[in-house]
Amino acid sequence: MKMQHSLFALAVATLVAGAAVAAEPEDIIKYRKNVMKATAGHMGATAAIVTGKVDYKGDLADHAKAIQALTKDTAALFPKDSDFGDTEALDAVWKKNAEFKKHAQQVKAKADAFVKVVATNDKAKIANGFKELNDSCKSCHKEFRKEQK
Ligand code: ASC
Repeated sequence: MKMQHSLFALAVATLVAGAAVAAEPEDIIKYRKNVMKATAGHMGATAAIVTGKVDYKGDLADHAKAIQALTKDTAALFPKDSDFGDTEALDAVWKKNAEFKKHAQQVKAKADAFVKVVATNDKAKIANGFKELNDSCKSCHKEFRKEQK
């Protein structure tokens, strides 16, 4: 508890001071994995709603907006020096960086489109929008991630 408090105080102090601390690559990798896992969680929850396995339609817009927020700048999660260690990112992320960025942009575009389509309440359109979003995640993973899950 005490430890948590002091870490929190440090974080606040750092934010207030506006100190620009260069992040460790390991911390960046951990951070982007958490962002990806969070995205996967919302994708999984969305899939369960869209396929009718659960009846939480009221949550759909929240999941869509969360995915939109989490995918707004995927390329920024892959700075140059974060290409080693405990990561499933392939070298292609950096070697074919322009192509990688294009994929990341496409995921963002599909996530933006999905938020809009959810608002229409049109079941078929929602299912199609979700498929397009999922396919864009998949195509980027296929080319740029080691393990395909
Ligand atoms: C997800 C998730 C991924 C992608 C991928 C697409 O929901 O966690 O990694 O979509 O499975 O096929």
